[in-house]
Amino acid sequence: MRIDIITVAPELLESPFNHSIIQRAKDKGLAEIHLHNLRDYGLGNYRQIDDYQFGGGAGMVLMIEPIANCIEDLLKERDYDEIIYMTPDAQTLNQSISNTLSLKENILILTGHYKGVDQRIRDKYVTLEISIGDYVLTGGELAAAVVCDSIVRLIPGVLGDETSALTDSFQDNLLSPPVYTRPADYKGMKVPDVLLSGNFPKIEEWRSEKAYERTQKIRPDLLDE
Ligand code: 6GU
Repeated sequence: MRIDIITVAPELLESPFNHSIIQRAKDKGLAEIHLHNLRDYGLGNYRQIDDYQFGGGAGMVLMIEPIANCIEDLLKERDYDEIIYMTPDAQTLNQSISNTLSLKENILILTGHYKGVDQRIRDKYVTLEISIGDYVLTGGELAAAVVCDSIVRLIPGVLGDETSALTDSFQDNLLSPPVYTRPADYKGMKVPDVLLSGNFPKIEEWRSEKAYERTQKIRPDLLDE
């Protein structure tokens, strides 16, 4: 998979992508991530990328020309399966979206800043708009890092333990059950006996039960879906 990201703050994305799961995917040749600085497409001597909004109001809007020129340059090199715009006024990311995106070959992500981008960019180029939750971030960069992490880890071969991505919370609309490791007794706090029993059908049953209980308590909305 190849992911191109257009951003006004590439330095915000360098560090997350040079660590963790994404670095592993890059090392294994399973994912490539390329950052493109929108400022390189800025207009005039000052490399202007934003301007006041028509109709008045606080906050700057990213201009159409720098973004369109950048996207057109990228489109000369390849087609994209999806052109994603990161914005709080969009549908919220969920596991199902990540699963679908993890199967794509080429993804372009545009991250907004300030008041967002000129609507005409969204109308002409964007095929998918994603928010990562009901709160406002300064820019879409951290949100883009979240999207990339959630999809790259699903690419076969990226995770060491092939089964672990499939048993995640949300993969089956349930939260994960509690987990424990050594010691079995920490100052009187004991690990549930069933996990030490070696009875694997029984352990699976216990885990399902706990997953259901936890979901019921913390995220009952998931059970309605
Ligand atoms: Cl994608 N961008 C910004 N700026 N804020 C957000 C977001 C995105 N998702 C949630 N909050």
